[in-house]
Amino acid sequence: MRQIAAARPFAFGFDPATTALIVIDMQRDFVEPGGFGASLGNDVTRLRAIIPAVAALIAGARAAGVPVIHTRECHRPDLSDLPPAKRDRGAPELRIGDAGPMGRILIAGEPGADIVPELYPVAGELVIDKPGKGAFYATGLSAHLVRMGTRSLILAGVTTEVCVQTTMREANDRGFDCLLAEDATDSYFPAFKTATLEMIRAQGAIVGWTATVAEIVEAFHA
Ligand code: C5J
Repeated sequence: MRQIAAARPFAFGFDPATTALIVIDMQRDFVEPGGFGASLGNDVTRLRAIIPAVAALIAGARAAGVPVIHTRECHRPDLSDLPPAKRDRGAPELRIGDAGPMGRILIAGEPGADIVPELYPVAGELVIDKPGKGAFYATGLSAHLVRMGTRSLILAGVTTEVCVQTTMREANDRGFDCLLAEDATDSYFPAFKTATLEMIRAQGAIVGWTATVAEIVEAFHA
């Protein structure tokens, strides 16, 4: 067992043998200019800035033998997994499926939907393509985690209050102990990130714990 004594709201215990790191949606469409996030009027600078921290967390997990799972929010080219309720709420001039500067927005196989080169999965790492905000909805993630014997999850990625928080809540309801890496996640809206971290760990870790990348990596090496 390892402990992150300084985790918030209290110490987080985990066994690296039954822990996985899930890196949510570090895709070009969210963190680079010209993608889906930018099409919604967002400044992507804050999201790009966490890439080194996410890279350090991934490197720490790989060194400790903790499996790294990557997710991508994306849809089939025929849009058969994209409900009109989701497509219609995008920016009218550049909606999911439309042609953008990095290919069709959030479509599997397009350059924009892929993971940024700095954080690219290595051979053998699981990549989950998900049509929803949560990584458990309409994917094989749950079955993979059960097969791997996973009990604890460390989460990172973007955006804190949308896909990361949704996934963390889905995982918490499925019985996983979840810890969010505070400086390896971000939002286009700083206040939303702050609120998400607070609501996750409120009421005795009602959704889970938070800790910094340095604290997590130190525990990996302990
Ligand atoms: C959003 C995500 N924000 N990955 N997706 O639409 O958080």
